[in-house]
Amino acid sequence: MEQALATIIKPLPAHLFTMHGPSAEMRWEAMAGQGYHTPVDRFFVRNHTHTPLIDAATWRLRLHGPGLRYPTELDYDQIRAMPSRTIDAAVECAGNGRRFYKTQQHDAAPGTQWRLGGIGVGRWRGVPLRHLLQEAGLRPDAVDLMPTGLDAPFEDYGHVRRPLPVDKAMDDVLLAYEMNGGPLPPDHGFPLRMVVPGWVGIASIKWLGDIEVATRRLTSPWNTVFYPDVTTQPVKSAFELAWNARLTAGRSYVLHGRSWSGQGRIVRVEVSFDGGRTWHRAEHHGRHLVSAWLPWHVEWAPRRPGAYELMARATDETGVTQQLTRPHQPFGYHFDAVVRHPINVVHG
Ligand SMILES: Nc1nc2c(c(=O)[nH]1)N[C@H]1C(S)=C(S)[C@@H](COP(=O)(O)O)O[C@H]1N2
Ligand SMILES: [Mo]
Repeated sequence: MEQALATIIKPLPAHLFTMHGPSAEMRWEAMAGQGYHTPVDRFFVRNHTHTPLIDAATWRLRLHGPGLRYPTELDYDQIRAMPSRTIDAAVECAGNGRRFYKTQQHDAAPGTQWRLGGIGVGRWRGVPLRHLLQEAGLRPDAVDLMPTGLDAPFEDYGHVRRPLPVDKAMDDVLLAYEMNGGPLPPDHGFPLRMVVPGWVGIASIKWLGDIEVATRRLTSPWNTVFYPDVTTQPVKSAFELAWNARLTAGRSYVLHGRSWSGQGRIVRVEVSFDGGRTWHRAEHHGRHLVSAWLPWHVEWAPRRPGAYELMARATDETGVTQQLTRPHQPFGYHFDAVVRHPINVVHG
């Protein structure tokens, strides 16, 4: 049913991606001039092993466990025939921004040294997990689900799987078979993936083959050894600029960026060009979606050549504002402090 290929199947040109071992990070300058969604050709990929090639004709999704009255097996056509929903949601790795623990706080954390490109916003179409669970006779005493991927086992830990509480599963989780209007690409979970809005990327299990529904709390290596105690993603901001981008003194620029939070809408974005001494409100209009991001822009005419650090800080509707530093986190997850983005202003 599945066949091992290269780690990632889609092309990974150097102008769109930075590679970290098997993980492909989006370059933020690749979002410049793009629309709301991250096109598939530049959407980051995080695989524990490699992208499996799954045949939709023989693929099945198994739903089983003591939390269901009617355990069931569904094929691809049956899932596509169910009532569907379309949502715009970010998938973001818990470790996105990990590098800045080291570079900004002298608090290096092991793991993939992402800058801020371990995120993408997709338009996902699929079946609400709530619908499948109701059809399968979800019992009132169900507590946790265990969605499992069909990719190769990771080291000695078995298949990638992570418990998901029933409350979240019944709220806004989607089982997606389309991404940005096309079939889900192999690297992003074909034929079916979970999309768990606002939560760490590991919750959004790709190449879904099996969901167990239990009447007790479940554990797996992916909520104990890796990613313990992380669910909702914090507030972050990024400029759609290359690292060490070059600007010219005396010219006027409109700098674009995006801010996001797993906790709710972004209500304010401010930008500093002088290391945080003064802050300027960024403009934003258009879509303002929970679980995705808010595009913004700000004008700047650098007068003097030299090295600068651009800073952006956002506030979400829960009142949380990005701070200048972030407390230690042993795994390097959830770096939500303001990132200092270096640029060079050259003579005109
Ligand atoms: N089956 C499976 N699901 C998985 C993974 C994986 O390796 N195997 N990686 C997870 C992690 S850590 C992240 S951040 C997201 C990445 O999704 P993407 O590759 O579509 O961007 O998928 C998650 N789902
Ligand atoms: Mo991740």
